[in-house]
Formats: sequence, C-alpha cells, structure tokens
Amino acid sequence: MPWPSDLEPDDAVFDLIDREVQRQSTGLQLIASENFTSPAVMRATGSVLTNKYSEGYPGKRYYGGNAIVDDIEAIAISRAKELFGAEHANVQPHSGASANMAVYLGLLDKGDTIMGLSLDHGGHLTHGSPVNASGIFYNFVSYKVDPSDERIDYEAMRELALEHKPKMIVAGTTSYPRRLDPEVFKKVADEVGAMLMFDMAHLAGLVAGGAHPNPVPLADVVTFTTHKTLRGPRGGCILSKAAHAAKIDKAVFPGSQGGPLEHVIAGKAVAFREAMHPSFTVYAHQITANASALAEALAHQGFRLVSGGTDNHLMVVDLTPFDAELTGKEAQSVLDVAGITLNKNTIPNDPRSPFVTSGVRIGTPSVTTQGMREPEMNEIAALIAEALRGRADDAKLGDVKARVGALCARFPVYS
Ligand code: DSN
Repeated sequence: MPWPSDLEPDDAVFDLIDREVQRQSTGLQLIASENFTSPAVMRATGSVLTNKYSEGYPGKRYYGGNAIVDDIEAIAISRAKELFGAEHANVQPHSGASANMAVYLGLLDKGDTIMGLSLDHGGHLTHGSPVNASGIFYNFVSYKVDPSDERIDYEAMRELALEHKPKMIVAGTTSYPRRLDPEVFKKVADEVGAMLMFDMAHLAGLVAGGAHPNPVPLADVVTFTTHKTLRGPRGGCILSKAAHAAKIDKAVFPGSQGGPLEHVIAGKAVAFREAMHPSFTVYAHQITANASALAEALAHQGFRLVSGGTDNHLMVVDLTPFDAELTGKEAQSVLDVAGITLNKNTIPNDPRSPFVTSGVRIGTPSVTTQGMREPEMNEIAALIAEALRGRADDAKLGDVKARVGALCARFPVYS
C-alpha cells in the first residue's frame, strides 16, 4: 500500500520550511557554526539513501542490498582522507558530539584523565562539561585562556599536563577567535605521553582551504563536523592514524551508533569534493579576511573584541564597553528583530551566567558563501551597532531590518 494519496499537502510543515527559506535569505546569518550548503549536497541528503539500513562498513555489512551504498561510503572515506591527508577516515558519526564520544570510547577507559579547554573559555560541551557524558564518564581537567590576553595559556596547559598526566589532550574550540597551534599541543602531548585529539569542528573548512594549519599530520585523531566552515551536510567525521583505525571504527559501530545515515554520508562525499575545488581555497581565505574586517569595524563602533581580534572565522564581542547594561541575551533578541542572527556568548571570566552573558559570537562563513566581502563587513558592523543603540525604538529596528533585507537581496544565496 503506497503513501496516502488523499491527504492534503502538509502545509503545516512545508509552509514553515518556506518561511525558513525566507528567513535565511532575507536576514544576515552570522552564527559562526552555520553555513549555506550547496544544492548538490542537499540533493544527496534528500535522496532515497535515507531508506537503506547499512550497519557495518563497506564490504562488511549486516544486511543485504548494500553494494551501491558501499561504493558511496567508500567514495566519502577516500575523499575525506585525500582532502586532509589522513591515514584513516570514519564518515559515519551523526554529529561532532557523537564523533568525540566515539573517540573517547575507543581510545580510553572510563575514568581516564583527559585535558580540554574549559567551556566558558571557548571549549565545547564534549570537552568535559560536567553536564555532558564526557565529563560524567571521564576525569576531565580544564585548561584556560590567560586573562591578560585572552589567548590559550600554553605554558599553564603544559604545567597542568605535567601535573595530571592525562591519557589524552583535546585541542579544540567553539568560540575561540585565535589560531590553535597543533605543534604546541603535540609537543606537550609527547612530553607527557598523552594522545592528541584535535577537534577541528569549527575549523575544518579553513584547514581544507589552507587558511588554518592542518592538525592531521600531528594528531592521533582529528574530529570535525561537516556543516560548519566545511559547508557540507549536518554530521560528523573522524580522521586518525592507521594504528587507531580498528578501535575508532568499533567505537562508532557497534560501540555508539546503529545504522549510519548514508544519505548524509553521500552529502559529505559531495561536500569533500567541493572543498577540493580551487575556489574553496579562495572561499576559506575570504572567510578569515571578512572576519578580520568585521572585527575591526566593530571595534570602531565601540565594541571590545575578546583577545583584541580574530585569526579565524569568528569573533567574540564583549558588549560591556559599548553599553554596560546590554547583555548578550538582549543583544541576540534585539538583533533577531532586526533580521541579524547571531548568538549570545560568554566572554572569558564572564560575571553573567551562560544564559545571559556579556558577549555575542559572530562568524562570517555564511555571508562569505553569499559573496560578501570587506565593504559589506563595514555595513554589517554599522547595522549591528545601530540596532543595538536604537533597541528601544521599534521604528529604528524596522529601518535596520529593511536595510539588512536590501543588503541580503544584493547577495542571493539560493536562486
Ligand atoms: N553548537 C556548535 C556551535 O555553535 O559552535 C558547537 O557544537
């Protein structure tokens, strides 16, 4: 029996999807972890591959009918390895969090000591937050940024490593605007006999495009998400040295996941190929050029940039010097009204709670995909400042929203 033919179209859902298309194309998307994926990636992720069960790996599946899926997953694996120069790739993690947990499961024992960057200094939940499985099952010790320059204090991290002798050091961030130096992490890891895991979720596109050092040659294992700067479908991936391959694969399946999402894996394969195109190098460098330009323009508007600026695709903006009363929470909702989407974010040693915050995080991957460049970054900084200054004035917010719409109309993302 086929799907019901007498059902009216599902307007409740599809009208909302249409509205989301509108929202994404008429407003500024400045969330640092988001991007606009290509029609080809969406074609793959919206394909019949969603119908197929394929537990296992290419050539070693539990169910029949997987010859084609095997070929698709093999292409994704081979492209991931080629793109980043990795010895081994597992493309099945459903997300970055699943990828990280699979690495811990595969390479560590419960209760082992790991080091990661503190969440409130720019780390990630899966780097040992007490409310996350990583912090519940493992003994995480957190390193931090130096209060004087708000950059990772590598010497303090080394001392912490010498004191706690972690089995693994996690290098990785979600809201850290500076370059992460894989060589420094490797040196400390080697000195204390720890494995090095590099979580390049935010940075994968920059690494692929040569705008950030590639941690793959140095780290034991590298995790990433495919939907941020890399501009692929929503999902995760693990790269590792060949010596860790069997343990990693076993930890993903059957260790922590069941059937892989082969439609998403096909989307990952498409995205990896797009990231190998010469234009992706230009894209990655323009992301960072745009971020630098936006950071500078925001500083001229009276905001303080955490660490003084940015080396990558994002900046963390301290709102306090602009307006001591303005919280990140309020800024996020005011800017939402003006068609500018970003997220509240703690600043290092924030006196306010993570639900309120004194800052916002801003990223340039999406607007760079749209084709915006440095002049538009000046416009965006001015629009943000005007909306926040005029936040009590509905007419002012309406005016900013109209100008945001006009700016986005000049850079349509999906024709
Ligand atoms: N939620 C992601 C981010 O915005 O950085 C991290 O997982």
